[in-house]
Amino acid sequence: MNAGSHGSRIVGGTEAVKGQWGWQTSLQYRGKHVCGGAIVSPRWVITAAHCFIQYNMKLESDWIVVVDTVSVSDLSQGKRYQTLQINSHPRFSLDNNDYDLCLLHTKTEIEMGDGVRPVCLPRLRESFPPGSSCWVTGWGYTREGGSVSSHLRQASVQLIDQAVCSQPYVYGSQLTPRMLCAGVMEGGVDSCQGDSGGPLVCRSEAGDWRLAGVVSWGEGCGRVNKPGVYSRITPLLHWIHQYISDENEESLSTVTTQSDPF
Ligand code: 4AZ
Repeated sequence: MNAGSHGSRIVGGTEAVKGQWGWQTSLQYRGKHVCGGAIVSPRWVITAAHCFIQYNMKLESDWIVVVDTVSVSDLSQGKRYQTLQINSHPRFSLDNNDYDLCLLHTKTEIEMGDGVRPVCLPRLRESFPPGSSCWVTGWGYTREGGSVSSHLRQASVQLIDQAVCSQPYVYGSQLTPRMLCAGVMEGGVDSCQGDSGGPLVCRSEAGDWRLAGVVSWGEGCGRVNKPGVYSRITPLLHWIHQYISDENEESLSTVTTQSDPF
């Protein structure tokens, strides 16, 4: 499919099967899908800070987390959880979307099961090599200026080298070390509005899906030389682990004593 045709979705993707991306959540503000998110533990969902800060939608009681569904229009589907706390990264900047990450704490535990499971966080030194094929999922616009999709969609995107994405004809100095570009330089396959906060996952050598990024921004959707920009997870793992502990805690604390490059 080329960049000019709009027959397919997320932008240039396909419909996802229920349970395939078990960590995918729909974050709904006053009952309406606004952003995506990913379950990282029974009480934590990772998403983008701009979802809450951009339009000043910071009141916890206005937000619910919907899991276990591919449909955001069929209210009989999925399970809903109330939000206890919205923790946006303290260094998030509305000016350039740097540190566009948020951890949402649910009031009760998200019940794990068949189609509902957390995504793995990467290791501190995990590298996501340019050229890797990864997947982005969401209910966002199926084309620039379009409308949200009622069915969850998926697209395979390639990780783009930081140096390439920092070229003046791509994003130049707008790109920070907390950002990761993924898509296709030829255009046509991308995330879009409404996918924000949702997961970009890559399959590890061990075979599990690791969260490489969170949908953050981009110039339009599916444009040539304007790939999607994602919040990078690895530079922000220390911040994430302040809230979520895991089995890697020991190895993490040995690294915490070293200087933090960010
Ligand atoms: C947005 O407005 C948005 N093409 C999300 C992703 C992309 C562009 C815009 C990436 O939320």
